[in-house]
Amino acid sequence: MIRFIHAADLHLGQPMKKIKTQNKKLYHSLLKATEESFFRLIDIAINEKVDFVLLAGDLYDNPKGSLQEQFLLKQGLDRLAQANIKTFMLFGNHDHLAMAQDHLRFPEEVTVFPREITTVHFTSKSKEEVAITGFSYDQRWIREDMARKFPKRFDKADYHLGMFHGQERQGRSDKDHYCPFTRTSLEELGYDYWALGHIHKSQILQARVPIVYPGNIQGTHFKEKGPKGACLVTLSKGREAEIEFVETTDWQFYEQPIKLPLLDGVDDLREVFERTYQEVKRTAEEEGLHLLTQFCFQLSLTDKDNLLLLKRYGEELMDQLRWQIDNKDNNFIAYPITYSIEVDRSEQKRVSNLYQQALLEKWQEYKDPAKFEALLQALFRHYHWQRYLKKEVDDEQFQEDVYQQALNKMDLSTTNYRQKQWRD
Ligand SMILES: [Mn+2]
Repeated sequence: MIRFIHAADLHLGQPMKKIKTQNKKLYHSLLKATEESFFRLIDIAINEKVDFVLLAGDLYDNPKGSLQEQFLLKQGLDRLAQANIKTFMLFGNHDHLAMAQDHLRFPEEVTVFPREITTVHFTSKSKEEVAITGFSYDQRWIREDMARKFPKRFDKADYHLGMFHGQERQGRSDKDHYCPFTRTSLEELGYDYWALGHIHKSQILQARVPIVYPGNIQGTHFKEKGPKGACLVTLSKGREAEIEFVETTDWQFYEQPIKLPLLDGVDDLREVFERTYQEVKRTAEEEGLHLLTQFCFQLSLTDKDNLLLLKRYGEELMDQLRWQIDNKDNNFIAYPITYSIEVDRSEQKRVSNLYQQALLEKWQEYKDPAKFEALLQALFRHYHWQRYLKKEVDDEQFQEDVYQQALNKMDLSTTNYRQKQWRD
């Protein structure tokens, strides 16, 4: 049996640029949050007495890592080495220059994968043979299919692990530049575990073998909400992998949903803000967390009065709440950062269906050749069109093409609409 910590995307040195705060104390706390999360990760590895730690890229937020960030990383790795824990790590797209730079010397227990795909072998504390294969980025973008270059599972090893910083192939040349891979190409190599990095959301890809993104260790905006941390993994021969998510940060981005009652003016709205803050504060106290909060007001389409009040006073009420906390409470356990307004989705959908239906009806209407012609009259008055198009307009195939293209355009608009919803 082997046990290890798999983390990625430490992004040491990352600023929280998108966080609105005038408060210096909060600002400095946020600067320290990533560092604290990293050291908690080290504590967990030591307390859990793991065999080794895997760090799958983007260790620094900067392309090469400032000396200060290098010191931070080294300090963590030194502590692991003192506890007799090996570290295997690589650099990703964010810190690709770290490969090319002078770097502080790491302890012997640390293996940094070079730019070439490399396999290291060692014997675990349980006297089992472990092989780990990986590589580092030496440039920001890598379009090559690196998975294809990985060696097949090393038969003599009890466990063979792959480390990979990258993203599943999207099938779009403008997106596929983070070592695009497919799940099948990883599965086919026959490894026992894939330690991935790059995607900041913690997830296990559906496959015959665990292909795991632990996510980043500290969120920096509201698209990175909720707990952040690493995976504590146990592999035993002939048994399914045990993967436990361990939280490493207590600064979390948090969304508090609010259903508004019918409000009777700005006083009522102010009370809602205050009440919501108190509610989040209770949650934060119970969980022992710092919640960087977004108030998410859920309205229905008919709720125009509340919407108007929010649009008019929301920003100022938020400022007022922050001012109060900065000056009186001076604690940041439920700090309100921003608010959002969400209109009921089922109603949105109803509107959209109606819209689509109307479009389709129009489309059907113009299938009538007389209407089609009438619509094109204005075009025919132009001599260019007469010259190039008149013959074709009478052609049935041409008409069908126009219909089809119109329909495609309509489909396109619905697709965009759906994508927008998902992004939310
Ligand atoms: Mn990253």
